Amino acid sequence: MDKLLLLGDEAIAQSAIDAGISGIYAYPGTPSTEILEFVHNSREAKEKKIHSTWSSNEKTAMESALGMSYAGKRSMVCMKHVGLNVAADAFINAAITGVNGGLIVVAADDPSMHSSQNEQDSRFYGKFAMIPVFEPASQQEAYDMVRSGFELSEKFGIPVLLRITTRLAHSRSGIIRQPSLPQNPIHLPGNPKQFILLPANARRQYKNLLNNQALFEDESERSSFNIYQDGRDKSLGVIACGIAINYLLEDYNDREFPYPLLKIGQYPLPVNLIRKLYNSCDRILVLEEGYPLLEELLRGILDNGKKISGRMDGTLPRDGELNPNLVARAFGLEEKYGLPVPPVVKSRPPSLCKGCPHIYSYNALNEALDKYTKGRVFSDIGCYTLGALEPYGAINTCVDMGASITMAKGAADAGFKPAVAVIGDSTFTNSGITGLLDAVNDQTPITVIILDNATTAMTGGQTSAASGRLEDICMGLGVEKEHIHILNPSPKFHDENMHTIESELLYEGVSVIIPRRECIQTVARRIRDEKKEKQKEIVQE
Ligand SMILES: Cc1ncc(C[n+]2csc(CCOP(=O)(O)OP(=O)(O)O)c2C)c(N)n1
Ligand code: SF4
Repeated sequence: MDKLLLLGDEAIAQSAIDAGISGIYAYPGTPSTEILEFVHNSREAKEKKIHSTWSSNEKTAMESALGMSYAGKRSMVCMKHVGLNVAADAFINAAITGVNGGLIVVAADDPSMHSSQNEQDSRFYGKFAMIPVFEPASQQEAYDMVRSGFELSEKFGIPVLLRITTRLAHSRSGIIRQPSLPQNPIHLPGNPKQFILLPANARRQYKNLLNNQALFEDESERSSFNIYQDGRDKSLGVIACGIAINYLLEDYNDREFPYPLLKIGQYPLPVNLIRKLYNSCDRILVLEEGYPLLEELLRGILDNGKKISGRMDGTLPRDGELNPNLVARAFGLEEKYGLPVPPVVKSRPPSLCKGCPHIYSYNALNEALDKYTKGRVFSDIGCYTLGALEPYGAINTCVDMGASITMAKGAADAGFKPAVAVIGDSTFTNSGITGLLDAVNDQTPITVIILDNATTAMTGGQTSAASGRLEDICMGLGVEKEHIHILNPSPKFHDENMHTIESELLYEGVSVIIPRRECIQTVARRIRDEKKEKQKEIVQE
């Protein structure tokens, strides 16, 4: 059997290729980005003609994957946890339509917020949509769960959610591959009304989903990813969800684990296995990465049963990732992992790269706003969010993708003038376009600065859906041509740029300013790649 050393993200991608997907859709976001990138760069995927492109946002990605499934093919859609908020409408309704070809939705959660605005737990979305959820404990399980996920998806005609977290996505381990499956042929859904969610059809589909709940639970009870292991000491029973079991195994790698243990990797929760553990032990400890989903359910509102410990009673911290030391503390064991950080090591906060075009956009904006009171710049999510830090102190908000334009609009509607929105080119296509249309429709006096660095820089330089043609899109939305300006964000154009912004701040309608210069990191990468190509050609000659 073929063995590979892969990141968790790569294991998911390889498994999807091996399981016979025909397409993968995604919008980049840490820690999920490497899944589509792996498929995109895979020779095997190219030979199999597997479709892999970045979508404009997570909702368009989800819908494209659903469309491919409608056509009978297997598809996958990947996003970071907050991306599932963007895709939520399509995601929840896909549980009602069901699927034709197998469909897996991968949501990569980021507990501890290494690279995110929050640490929401996507398992709640799975429960909300009432679909099966897989949560791997290892890279091998991630690989195997994709195969099982497609089987389950096609058996019940239901989308399946695969929830991973940062450590699993970004750590590497050996994977044993399974034999490759062929792709599905194109075939239409057996029920022609399945995807038409008119109320009469939707009610029927929803009843199907409800009727399937017991079957999904039955699958979980019998799943090889949910394992009950007995123990001699019944004073405590332990439930470990997903990756959390690894911390436990590390803490007990030199001794026997004495307590009954239930490892959970497939949801809906295996109620009978949980009841068995609860009935055999004096108290229960729940280890789960993310929110206390299971712990809260076990306690119930009245919390008058056996003692349940975990994140809610302070045995483990309420927020952030788990680790072997936190878990050791929960068992009263010595904390022995990690070394003290020597004083010579200083923490280095992130900052804009030297020469980054965003720096010169902010220098011009700051000067243009100098004569006004502070707090006028509504920003968004990307490298440019680092403009919040000193020495720039250039922005005042960062909430969710697209919120710059709409929050500036709301503030301007309240009479706050001038109000400025700062948004990156990729964020603009993700969720900024509709907000700009609202502003145009209301002739709201806002100045929108779309920072076009020709890439999605913060997540590693993926293509950006509308880079280089933003002015056409803005004109198409109704922004007046004379209030759209392209700037060169470089020191030698500082005065010119500052005056353009200054005069548009006074305009009583929507203006759009597009500072356009490529991210210096992608420029450097391109030059490196071109050099390598040239060297290759010389060697071949
Ligand atoms: C809903 C959502 N999807 C994805 C992300 C991940 N993400 C953060 S910044 C970013 C890229 C922004 O690119 P762009 O707007 O072009 O700005 P740049 O980083 O290039 O300056 C992405 C995809 C996110 N935070 N939220
Ligand atoms: S990666 Fe590019 S956009 Fe991001 S800070 Fe560096 S130069 Fe600027």
